[in-house]
Amino acid sequence: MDKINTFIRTYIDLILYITLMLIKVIIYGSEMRAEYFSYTSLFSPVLASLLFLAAISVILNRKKRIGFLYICNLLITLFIIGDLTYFRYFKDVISIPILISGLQLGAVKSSVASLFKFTDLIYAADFIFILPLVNRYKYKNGLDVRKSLSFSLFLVFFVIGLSINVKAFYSLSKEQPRLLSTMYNKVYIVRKLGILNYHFLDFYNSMYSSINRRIPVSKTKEAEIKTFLQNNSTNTYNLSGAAQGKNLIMIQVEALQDFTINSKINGQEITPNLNKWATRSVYFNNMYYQIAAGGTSDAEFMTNNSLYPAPSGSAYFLYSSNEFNSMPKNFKASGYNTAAFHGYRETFWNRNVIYKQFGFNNYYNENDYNIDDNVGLGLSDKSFFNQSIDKLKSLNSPYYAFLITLSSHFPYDDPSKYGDFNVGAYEGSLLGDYLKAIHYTDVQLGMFLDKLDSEGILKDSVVVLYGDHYAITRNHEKELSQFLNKTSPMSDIEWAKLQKIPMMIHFPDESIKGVNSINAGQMDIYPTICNLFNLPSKNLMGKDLFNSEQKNVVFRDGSFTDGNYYYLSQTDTFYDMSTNKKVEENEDLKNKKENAINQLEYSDAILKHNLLKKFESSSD
Ligand code: GP9
Ligand code: MN
Repeated sequence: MDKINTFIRTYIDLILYITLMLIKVIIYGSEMRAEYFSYTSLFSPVLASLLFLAAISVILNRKKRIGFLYICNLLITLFIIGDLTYFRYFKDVISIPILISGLQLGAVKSSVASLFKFTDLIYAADFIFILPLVNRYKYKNGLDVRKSLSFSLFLVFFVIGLSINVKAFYSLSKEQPRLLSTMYNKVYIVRKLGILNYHFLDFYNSMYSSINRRIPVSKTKEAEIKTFLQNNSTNTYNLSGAAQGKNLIMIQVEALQDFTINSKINGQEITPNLNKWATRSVYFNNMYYQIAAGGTSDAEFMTNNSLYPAPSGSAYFLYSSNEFNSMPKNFKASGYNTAAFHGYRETFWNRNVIYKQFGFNNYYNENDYNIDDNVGLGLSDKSFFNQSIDKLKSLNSPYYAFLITLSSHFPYDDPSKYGDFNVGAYEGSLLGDYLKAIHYTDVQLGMFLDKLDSEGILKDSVVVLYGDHYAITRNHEKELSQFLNKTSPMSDIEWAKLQKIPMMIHFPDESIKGVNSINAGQMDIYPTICNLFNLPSKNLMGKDLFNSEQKNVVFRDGSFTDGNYYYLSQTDTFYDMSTNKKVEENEDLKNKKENAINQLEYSDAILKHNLLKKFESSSD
């Protein structure tokens, strides 16, 4: 009994560390919300990862060991709170590339602040009693340990930790091939291996990828990518050149989610102007957003390059020195003037750097606008559009003008500025604030489109308008279910089918219009524009929506839909979209899943190894 007593007093810090960390990490795992979450399956990999750190600690002397374990506890707690906050908005977990983007981004404070929950501080509650308790023994004599005992403890912890983890990593790599190397679905890794193993893996992959970027991609892989890109360009018949020589005005609308179009609340239309505009345009009512951690910048990146977002972080930061085959560059080569318009900080999302790589001649940012009216994050859409008209008129035709709105930005916390719009029972809720915000932006869009007409710009221009990404995060799913008269909580497949944005293409004479329900994504906008304007459409990964036969939409986390089936990589589950029922994977679905991962890998290789520069120079 005495021996046990001495052991406990000697290793009280270690015992506390393992017990408390296990509790924290397992509870955190359960907050990551998964149908298949199980404490038991997560217990062993979490314990294994904690034992690795414990093994390092026991080879230190007691004082250093106590300090080391205290710092481990602090770091793990910070990661848990940070990951939870990040997960609430992005449905993803933090990674090193995201931290790099976040540091450069100076994170959008209002968004992050509104996601933080004080209840998360419960994860740090143990710091209140740990120090006094451990300090009681820290300076006690006679508790030092024989070297032989420390070494045997090190061996026991290391061997147990290693064997459990090798088994856990191996079984995940068999269950989800390439997931550990590409990390295309980080949340799945956390749910299966725990947060610590995930961050160990993220650190390893980030180090490996910065080395790997220097190792040229294999000739066979390069040839495979080239063949895919060549086969991917569709023969175009429908509407080929229908917009040749016209201006292109493309408007990316902040957080415009498709459920608002033709919807009402208390008998009022939420977006009356867009509803009217949709009847005068080709309205794609089945377009998914495909953004990942790069948010708005991912939407811009896909629309202007038809390449997938970076697997982690934002391509706008990670690949800003790459050579691109971007839409502005393509238009410029056809004699167009090109300009980007966004009334916000010039350097936000690294736009000032990457827009040059894209080939924008002009980039009008907040320094070029009179900040005379603020709504939400910055310059109001009203003032932004009013001032942008004069800038448009100063451009030599033909031009490609890319405008990005701002006022309807999460968490829509400027309701007094959005004007009167009665949201009834949703007053004061996130959904209610969002409906007010998007209604405000709709009013400004209506005025802007009318001005384009009255100023004689509309008759010489094609206007493309689309949303950049979701507006309502899943932790507010209850409000949205109620609004849409769906049962709450919505199933994963119902929620996935809601993650759509409207896309409208307006032709000057309105001879081409109507609803098009093709299965589409933001990756398809650039190839579709190329066909309309007779631009070369080389090295694009998306499809031309007016001519393509294939229906696949692939998402950054490995999920995809072909219009009939939906594969949700978060839970490794296939659904029949007509019944929302789960279906077993068959050979055809397995091939489509493989194809989706291949596409993501090709796009990642193009970015990581700057392959477009090589492809462009070899084709010259
Ligand atoms: C600011 C705005 C923010 O430039 O684009 O974008 P988001 O936070 O939605 O990525
Ligand atoms: Mn956005």
